[in-house]
Amino acid sequence: ISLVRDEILDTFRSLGFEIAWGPEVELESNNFEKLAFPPDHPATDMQDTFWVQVANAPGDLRTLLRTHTSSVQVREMSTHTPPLAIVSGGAVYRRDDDVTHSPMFHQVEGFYVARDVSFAELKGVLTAFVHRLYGEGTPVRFRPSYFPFVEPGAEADVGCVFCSPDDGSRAVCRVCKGTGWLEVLGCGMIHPDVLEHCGIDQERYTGFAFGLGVERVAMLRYGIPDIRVLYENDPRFLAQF
Ligand code: 2NL
Repeated sequence: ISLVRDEILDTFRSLGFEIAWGPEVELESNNFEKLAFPPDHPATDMQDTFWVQVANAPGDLRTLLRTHTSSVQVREMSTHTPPLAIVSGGAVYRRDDDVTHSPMFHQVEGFYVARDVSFAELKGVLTAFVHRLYGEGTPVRFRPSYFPFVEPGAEADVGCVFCSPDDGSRAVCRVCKGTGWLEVLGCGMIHPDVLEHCGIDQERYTGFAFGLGVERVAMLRYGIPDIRVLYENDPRFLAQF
């Protein structure tokens, strides 16, 4: 997980992004409110979020285990003036635990805010990132999708690296389920309300943001079929790296 996290962060550094870090125990405002989640959004529910009590914290400041690394972008936007190109990565926590979900997993997220940043730049930068990470010839496509803190939002897919349309392997491919495409990241133009909540003038600046799951990249990169082996620390697994 650390190897793949650093490889993703280094790839963004090679594209001009700076790396930032933030705390895993976070304020509710940095995790939800400034990102324009309504107070009653299902993600804020006891079922989805680990709320934590911090000793001697003021009673009106609620704290939680961050549910995404977007809270780091919120901190950076709230304390710096654009132009900003920042990426961050680390552990995030959700109350989810079954065969495909772990209560702790890892994300890398980043953003670029400046004058006149357009969706064309989002596509250009993220296509360059995918090509550096998965190989220059990898097909990439963007599909419309919904995330509460961006408008418009999209998901990027890469051509399936496990099968081919030529030899019959595509029809039976379990990884892409026969579609020929693998979802690799979420992205979009940062909602103007989010910029305002972080003290950035939405009339002057625009920007894009993106996020991806580190476990998913590791599983695709090393052909790991089960997410749980990443956390078990079995020496027979670790010795392969
Ligand atoms: C996903 C989707 C995404 C973002 C993350 C973001 C952060 C700020 C403002 C706006 Cl501060 N957006 N992050 C935007 C779109 C998608 O990630 O699937 N992540 C694993």
